[in-house]
Parts: sequence; C-alpha cells; structure tokens
Amino acid sequence: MLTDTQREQVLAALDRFEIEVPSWGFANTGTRFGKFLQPAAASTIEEKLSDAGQVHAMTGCCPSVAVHVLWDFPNGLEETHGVSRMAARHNVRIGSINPNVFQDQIYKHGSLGNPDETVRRAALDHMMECVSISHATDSRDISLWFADGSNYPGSQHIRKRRQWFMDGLQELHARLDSSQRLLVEYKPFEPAFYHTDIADWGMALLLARAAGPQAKVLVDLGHHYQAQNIEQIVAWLLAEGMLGGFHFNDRRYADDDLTLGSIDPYQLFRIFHEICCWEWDTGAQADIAYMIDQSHNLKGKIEAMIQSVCRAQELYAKAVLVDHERLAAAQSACDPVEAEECLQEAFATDVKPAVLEWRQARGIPANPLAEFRGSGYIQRVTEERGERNMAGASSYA
Ligand code: RM4
Ligand code: MN
Ligand code: MN
Repeated sequence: MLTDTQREQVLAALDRFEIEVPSWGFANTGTRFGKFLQPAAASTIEEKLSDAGQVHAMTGCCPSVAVHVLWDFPNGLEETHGVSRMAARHNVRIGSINPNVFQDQIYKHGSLGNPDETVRRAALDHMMECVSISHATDSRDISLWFADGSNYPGSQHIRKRRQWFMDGLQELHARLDSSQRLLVEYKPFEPAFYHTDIADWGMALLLARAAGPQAKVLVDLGHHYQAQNIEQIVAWLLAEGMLGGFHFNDRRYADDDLTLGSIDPYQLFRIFHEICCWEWDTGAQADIAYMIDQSHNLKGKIEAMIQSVCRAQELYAKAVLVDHERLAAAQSACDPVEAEECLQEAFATDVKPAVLEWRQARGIPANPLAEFRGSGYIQRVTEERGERNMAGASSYA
C-alpha cells in the first residue's frame, strides 16, 4: 500500500513525465534478413501521426512524435508545410528531427567523416535543411545518429575523421536558434564492424563539447556493450550538464530495439533513479528528452508502443519513491545492505493504484492497452491500409 506522501509523489511525477514516440516505430520494419509486413502498419506521415495520436489518447503522456526526415519527408523541407497542422489534427506535435545521412549510396564510406569533401558537404547540407525543418515544425531538438565507421583496420584515418566531425558539428551548431539543441547519439558497432566514429559516450561528449554549448549527448539504451553500467554513464553526464536525452528500448544481445523494460526493467529503474537522485541533490529539474526508439516486427506496433509507455511511467513512478535521505545515510555509513534495500523496496512497490488514479483524473482509460485493443482502430486501419501494405509497397518511410 502506498502512503499518502508516496501517492502524491507518484501523481506529481506522472504530471511531469512525458515521452516521445518515434514515427518509424509505426512503419513496417524487419531484420537484415527480411521484412515482416503488417497490414495495419503506417506508411505515410499522416498514418504515423494518426497512430501516434492513438498512443497519446490511450496514455496521456506522449504529446510529441520524433520524425526521421528521409523516411517521413523524402522531399525535405517543401514537404513539411502543413505537417504541424496535420499533427495537431491528431492531437500530437512534431518532436525531434532526425536527419538521415546513412541511407544514400554516397554515404557508403561515411557522412561527416567521409574522406570526400563533397560527401561531407552533402551531409551537412542535409542536416542544415533539418534545422530549417525544425524551425518550420517548431521542434527543439535535432537528434543526430551517424552510421559512420569502417569495417577493416587501417582502412580509414580515425583522427582525420574525428576532426571532420568536429568541424561539421560546429558549423551545424551555428545554425541553431538559442532555444534549440543538438543531440549526439553514440553506438559501438553496426553497421560498421571495425570502428565507429562516435562509438561511445566519451566520444559523443567530446564532440558535443566541440560543437557548442547547445549540443548534448543522447543515450540509446541499446547502444552499449553487454554488461556496461549505463546508469553510471547517465550519472556522469548529468554531473557534466551534458545529458540531453534518451532513446529507450531494451535488448538481450545488441541493438535489438525491443520493448522498453521487456528484458531488464530494473535497469531502466536504476537509470531513472540516477536522474531522481541528481534532482534531489541539486534541487533542479533535469532537462532531458525521453524518447522511445524501438521497432517491432512481430508485435503490433501501436500495442508495443502503449506497452512501452505504460512500463516507462511505472518505472519512473517507482524511482521517485526511493527514500533519498535514508539512502544518503546508508551510503555515508557504508551500509550496502541498507542502501540496496532502499532501491529494491522502491522497485518492488506497487504503484499501479496511483497510476490508475492519475489516469482517472485525466479521463484516460484505466487500462490503455485493453482499451486500445477493444477500440476497433486496428481493424479499421487494416481495412484501409492492408492491401497496400501487403503488396510490400511500404518501406521504413
Ligand atoms: C540507429 C539509432 C538511431 C535510429 C536508427 C534508425 O541504430 O538508434 O537513433 O534513428 O537506428
Ligand atoms: Mn537510437
Ligand atoms: Mn539503435
């Protein structure tokens, strides 16, 4: 049973907790061996926004949608006219803008790290256009992920490429409005299998610092080696004022993009705990973009997204229940058992009654997943989209 104080803590936490869904999470995706088509998958930006609108209607905490420029707007800026109004029709808004400098043939050997100056320029031009798109859509964050790297030792000059990244990101940073941010994402491998230009949080941090004060690091939970302590990275980035956002997902092996919390919910709890702990220590509220980056090829896409969002709310609510005074005392006394109990007790607390109360107060379905499943939405869009989808016409876009 939650005490009254705990209940209020959870309600206040849910009031401030928002999470962004990715447009690409509603589209047909697959593995490198093939794509499994779903008749209800979204292919146009309107369909993706409509699906995202469903997630927000069911959960009440997903007001924004991340977009991937080439997949959502293959013709760039000109295609973004009216898209904010379209989003508003579905009760959402356009969130972070994700450039795509990995898909075109010219990027075979990299984008900002490519030895060919004309390719580096093309990548930068595309990212500059993304800044213009962000102005048109009133989006704050430009979220950068680079597939740059090489497959064999000696095939690329690591330090030259580092410098090209620094130069390019600096130029891009100069284009931002004062309220905007660049988020720099890292990933140890895939698609490159020998070296990746931004392979870990240290490289992302240094590049963000070189780019300018509005550049921060983005932590994608799937982008670490097995056994890496992600919450420690989070704590360090917070201490450095450099944590910009997250891509939430879960994994068993590599960058599996599975439903958040499906494999190791305690890990995300520990990450949220480090954020709450920083807030407790500083009295400030962390300015972090929580985003989902998942792609489900077996589960229904909207259902998986609703699962993820509900799981994130619960884990966040549990993390705010950690008793920081008690924990600080246990840490000072070097009492690992008592300290661990502080975390485990909060993690084991049933926050569902408070989450339910929060939903009821907002007129949100008590059980978002069940409500969605019973709503008939999937049946309706299956009819509308099924034929086109099963003809294989859609791609990630
Ligand atoms: C990458 C990375 C990026 C995402 C692409 C599709 O692994 O996570 O954030 O945009 O996949
Ligand atoms: Mn990501
Ligand atoms: Mn990824």
